[in-house]
Amino acid sequence: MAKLEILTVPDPRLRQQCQRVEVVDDGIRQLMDDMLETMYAAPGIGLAAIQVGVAKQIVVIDLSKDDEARKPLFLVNPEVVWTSEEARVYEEGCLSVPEYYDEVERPERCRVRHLDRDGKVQELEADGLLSVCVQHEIDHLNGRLFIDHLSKLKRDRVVKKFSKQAKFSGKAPAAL
Ligand code: GNR
Ligand code: NI
Repeated sequence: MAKLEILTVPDPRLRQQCQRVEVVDDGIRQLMDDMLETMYAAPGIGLAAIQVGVAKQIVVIDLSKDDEARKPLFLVNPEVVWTSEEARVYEEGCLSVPEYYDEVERPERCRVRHLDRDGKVQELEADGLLSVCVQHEIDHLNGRLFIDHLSKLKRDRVVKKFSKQAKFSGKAPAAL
């Protein structure tokens, strides 16, 4: 396994539409293992492939507590097939928007169809934190970040702060 580098805003790769995975092969499973290692080290509860620079529809999630056995979930080509009418607000964070947290409203429950680690079709019905996390990760696959759910004023403020940081650390592309 290998720990990968996590991209942060305003990296334009985080805005890409990710491609569907045709076949869940050993290469994809290796990537998912590397993503898990990266996520556990961060630490985080979910990670989308684009956060490590791979524009494929792949998500790993693990909501287990530190003192529990690990319970990784592997979602390939996840699609939301149903959401509840009721919404709820949850304070979200993102490894690609470090140390910024804010409240986002999303459907309270959702149902997601996806391929598992063996390429088998599965459906997952989620509520609570899992529902929040799954929706947050599927947003990543469509080039969306949780800050896109905030007011434009708040979003611009956050992006500006990270753009300045990137500029001074020499990480920013010349265009910024
Ligand atoms: O680790 C994470 N925690 C979190 C908390 C509330 C809502 C969503 C998340 S996902 C985040 C990891 C991440 O950035 N995944 O894309
Ligand atoms: Ni995120």
